Amino acid sequence: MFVKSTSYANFALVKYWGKKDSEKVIPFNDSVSVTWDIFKTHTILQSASSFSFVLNNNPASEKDSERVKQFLKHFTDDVDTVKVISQNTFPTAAGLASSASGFSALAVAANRFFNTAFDKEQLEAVTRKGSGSAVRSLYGGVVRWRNDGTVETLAAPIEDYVLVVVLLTGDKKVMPSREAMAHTVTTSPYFPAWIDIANRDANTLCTALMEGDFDTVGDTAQSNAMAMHASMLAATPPIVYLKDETMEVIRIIDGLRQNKTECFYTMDAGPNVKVISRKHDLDTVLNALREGGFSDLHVGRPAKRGAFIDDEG
Ligand code: 2P0
Repeated sequence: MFVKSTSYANFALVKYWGKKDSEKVIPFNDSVSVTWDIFKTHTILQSASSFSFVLNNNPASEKDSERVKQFLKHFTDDVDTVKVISQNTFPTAAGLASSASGFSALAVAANRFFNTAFDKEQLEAVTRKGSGSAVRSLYGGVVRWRNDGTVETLAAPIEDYVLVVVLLTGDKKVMPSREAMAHTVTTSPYFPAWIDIANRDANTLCTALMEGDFDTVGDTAQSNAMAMHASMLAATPPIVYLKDETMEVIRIIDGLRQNKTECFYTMDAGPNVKVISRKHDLDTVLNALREGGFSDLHVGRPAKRGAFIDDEG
């Protein structure tokens, strides 16, 4: 027996950073993301004589295998007869949301494979235990994950939005997000301010998205990303994900905005930059990035759906 699923990465415009309940994975602040049609995870669950986890064609590390095994225990008492095969179409653990696409793909596959038939709320509650941001990849388009744990999709007019991921490095991140978040919560004096900023930004951003106010979407997303990084920079010791090249890309985008090209940047738990603009400005953005010496560019569009079952038998 097997089940195949696919899911996509989502990138937040208002970030999730910090858990008020680590066991249930309830965030301190609302986050708002867009699920994009690039950077996918394909997952297969199949019957086997013992548990194994194959990640990107290689046996996964003991730590990753244990994390997946513990996750599957939310679906079944018998995790010892399943093989998990997971393939990312992008660098794993480089701040490109591989845990979001990975755990959402695994959650929908496991729900079918083990016949748990969890409803929306149950599946969300389990998925976020795998990875908080994965709950947003259960859905396409704009998704808001609230600080009470609930999730909603927004029918915002983003059909002409385009994403350019400026890949600076596919290296593993300096510190896993889960650890970095906890470290920020406990040691950063800016963390209380972050919670207020992010909850406010989520309201501003959702209104701007719904009204098609691209300028406010950009302003809010940029300051929110910077506020998250500021909270980490003030931790002891500081967490520094951004690199010199990150700042170079930011300068290019700032230059474009000053010249009336509508685009904005955001960064997650890594140095890579995600630039968002709209179809009519895409070539201008790509050309400026290439002229600035950045050639590893990946273009995506909003995904119409989130995690789904591909095939089973
Ligand atoms: C986000 N990130 O909103 C933020 C921005 C990274 C920076 O959610 O501990 O892997 O598994 O719940 O979901 C990455 O954190 O953390 C993340 P856990 P997760 O996309």
